Amino acid sequence: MKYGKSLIGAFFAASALLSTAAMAADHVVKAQVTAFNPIVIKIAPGDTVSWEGMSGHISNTKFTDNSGEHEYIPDGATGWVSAMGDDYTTKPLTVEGVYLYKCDPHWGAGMGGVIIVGEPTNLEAIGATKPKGATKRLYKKAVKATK
Ligand SMILES: [Cu+2]
Repeated sequence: MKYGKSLIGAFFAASALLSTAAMAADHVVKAQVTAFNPIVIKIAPGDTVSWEGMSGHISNTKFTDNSGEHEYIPDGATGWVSAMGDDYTTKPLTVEGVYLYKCDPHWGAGMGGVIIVGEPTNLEAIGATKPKGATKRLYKKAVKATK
């Protein structure tokens, strides 16, 4: 068995790569009139989220209120703003926690969604900001989904 060890090593290296690729999943959220479906999704760290049917819609983690721009995402995470009408896919969401996002053109109708990556590490922090209106409704959906 001249090649034994290196072959076994190569096999394990290849299977490790394959299992990493197989584990990361993409989750689809559909924009339907003035709502995202599903509104709340739970995913694993490293997964991605893609939006479909986004003609006339945006996915945006930046919320603006009286105190200025604010993001309801975990510390260390990076938010996003998709281009209008773009069937956007996030980068792998590696930071665990709750991510709220909204569709700006339909935010008046409450069009927003929740992504929970792994453990909802920042859920209490979001509650502590005393969210109002449609943001509060998203927060409540996040709370319900984590019970
Ligand atoms: Cu919309």
